Amino acid sequence: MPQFRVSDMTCSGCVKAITGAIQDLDAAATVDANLDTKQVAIASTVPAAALAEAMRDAGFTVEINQAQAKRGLNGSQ
Ligand SMILES: [Cu+2]
Repeated sequence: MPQFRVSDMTCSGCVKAITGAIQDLDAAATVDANLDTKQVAIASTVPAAALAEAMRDAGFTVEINQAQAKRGLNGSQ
């Protein structure tokens, strides 16, 4: 699944905001966020670029983890 680095994700409120933004796009998406590593893994049928855009729209700084994305089904760009 696509992985993202969200450098300004600092608390559980950020995780809730990110999860909400993703689930607005895909209600069935699963968001696995790690506050220590700032990594967010998202299981969704939506392409990684669109997931990143949704998080950016919610106010976060997002980088797609390309090494992981290339292995994912939806990560190719
Ligand atoms: Cu926060």
